[in-house]
Amino acid sequence: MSDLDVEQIKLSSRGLRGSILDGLADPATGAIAESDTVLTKFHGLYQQDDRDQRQRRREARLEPLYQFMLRVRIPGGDISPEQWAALDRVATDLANGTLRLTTRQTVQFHGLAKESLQTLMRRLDAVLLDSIAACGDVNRNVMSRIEPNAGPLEAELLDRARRLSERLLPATNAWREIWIDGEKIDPDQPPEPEPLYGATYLPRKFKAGIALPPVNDVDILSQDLGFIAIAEGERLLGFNVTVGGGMGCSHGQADTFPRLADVIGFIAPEALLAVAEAVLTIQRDHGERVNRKRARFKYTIESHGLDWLKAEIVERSGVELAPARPFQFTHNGDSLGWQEQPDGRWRLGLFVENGRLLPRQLEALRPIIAGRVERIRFTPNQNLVLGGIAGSDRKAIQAELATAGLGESNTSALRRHAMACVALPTCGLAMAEAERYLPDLLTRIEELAARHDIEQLPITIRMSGCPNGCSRPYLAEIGFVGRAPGRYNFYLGAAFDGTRLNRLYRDNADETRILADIDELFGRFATERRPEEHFGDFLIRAGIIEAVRHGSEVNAPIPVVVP
Ligand code: SRM
Ligand code: SF4
Repeated sequence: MSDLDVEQIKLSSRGLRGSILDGLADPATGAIAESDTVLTKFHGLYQQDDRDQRQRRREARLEPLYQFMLRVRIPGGDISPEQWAALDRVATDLANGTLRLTTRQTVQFHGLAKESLQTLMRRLDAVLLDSIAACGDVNRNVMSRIEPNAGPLEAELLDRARRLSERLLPATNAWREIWIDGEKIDPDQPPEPEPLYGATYLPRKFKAGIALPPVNDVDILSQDLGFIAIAEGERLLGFNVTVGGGMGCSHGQADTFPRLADVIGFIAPEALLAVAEAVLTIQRDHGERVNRKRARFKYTIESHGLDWLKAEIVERSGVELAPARPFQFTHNGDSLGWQEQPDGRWRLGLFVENGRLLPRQLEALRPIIAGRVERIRFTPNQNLVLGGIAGSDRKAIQAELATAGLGESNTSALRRHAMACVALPTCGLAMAEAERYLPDLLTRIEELAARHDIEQLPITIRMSGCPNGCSRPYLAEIGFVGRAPGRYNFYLGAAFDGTRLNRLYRDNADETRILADIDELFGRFATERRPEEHFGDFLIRAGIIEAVRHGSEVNAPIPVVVP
């Protein structure tokens, strides 16, 4: 399917309806029409097939084992115990038994059959959840900082994230019609207007988030549009606006690259929605529509320049951009473990390896969340926060979780700061393993860290199965990006706080090569590091890798390493 076909499918979809309902009713195949697979993304739904089964099915002359992945829309990753119970039931009854926490504070279900999709959506709807715009060429799930000692400011930011998500939703009622009511609208009637998006929606996906320094858990500089909250105590003064972040690129295509967002100015709190609408419509009107590989907002900025963009924002929103206010980040990971809340109750930041909650872990969480937890938050690093826990419940909860292998008591600092994307067997774009492989590779890296006596030093390690960068690997101090089975591009030198991209250090490396390099680098880090110095900063100071000034340098030919 060409990139222009995608534009045509959106245009003629009658508000993202296409022939999805007909495809759901067709018992002859587990799939839906190819053109509808473009549209279902806007409903949070991906058609996939089990890649582990491909060869066997081909030999047996069967169609691929089609199945679906559904991503829920959960702004700021905040849900109630009742909503958790509904997600748990869907994972257990309709999906493959697991719940997959994502890098954008929401969850995915894998292994869904076509026949179960309407039931699933109705269960979401019954607890006031939906999957509208969780994928597709629209604004995706809006991220918002998880604050361990949550107070009114954090609640205000969460509320703003929710309002931003609502404001940037498409206007079409297609999701409700197809999945909840199962009703066909008259094909001769024109679809409802889309005042914000227009008939072809955005040229490409669009992502937004809100950060609250000093924590950069949302990796704000990776978002197309970001708002860095500037506060005095619990009082919100406004936001620094960031534009043009993004991770995706393609191997061997130098005109595609990860990009760090630019900070373009400061706005008052009440200007957030107007600025967001302005930015979104600028991308709608000026984004690339012929080549989807160059269609993200970051390339619109590269083509037109920041001065042009700022002038457009001011003109469309009527909001003046004041000079950006100073801010500082300390880290882009999550705060795990027990934290006391301002109200005297407790919250637990729970490490979930690569975000995958297994059946026995869901089972262990069930009685805890049903009776002893007030709110649940999904974090930007695929972890879980359980909030509003009475102090008297802490000990029992800890023990119950430990029996299901949940909790970070035996987990190294390296592992707690690591994440991998889904990759095989469900992701159709994966070139190498990620989620299924990183835990083993980490065991070997932990051994090396122990040998050099640095195992309790936090170092961010992220792996993606392809250069799309779903685990934000170009913002990790150590990044791995799949090239082919067992082979990875190996990146080094990002900042621990998510404010500097890393750079390609070793091309197409296998495990032996990677471990030999890490052994040597850990050895030098252990002996030469300055107090409090992070690994990425050390590599740059020691001249092992050159700091990246612009995203186009991330994949530049590897410079000669100065000893
Ligand atoms: Fe992603 C495509 C999984 C966060 C960049 N991503 C995909 C698909 C849907 C594959 C596909 O198109 O067929 C993957 C589904 C795998 C599966 O089987 O579940 C997929 N992306 C994920 C998740 C689940 C990874 C995870 O392990 O958590 C994350 C879901 C986030 C969410 O809840 O909304 C996820 N993806 C990201 C991020 C990180 C972020 O947004 O903070 C990025 C990099 C940031 C960015 O967008 O630049 C990311 N995903 C991509 C891209 C590259 C986009 C580009 O600019 O080129 C693709 C491919 C595409 O869009 O064509 C992609
Ligand atoms: Fe799939 Fe690539 Fe994203 Fe990993 S980074 S989930 S392999 S698209």
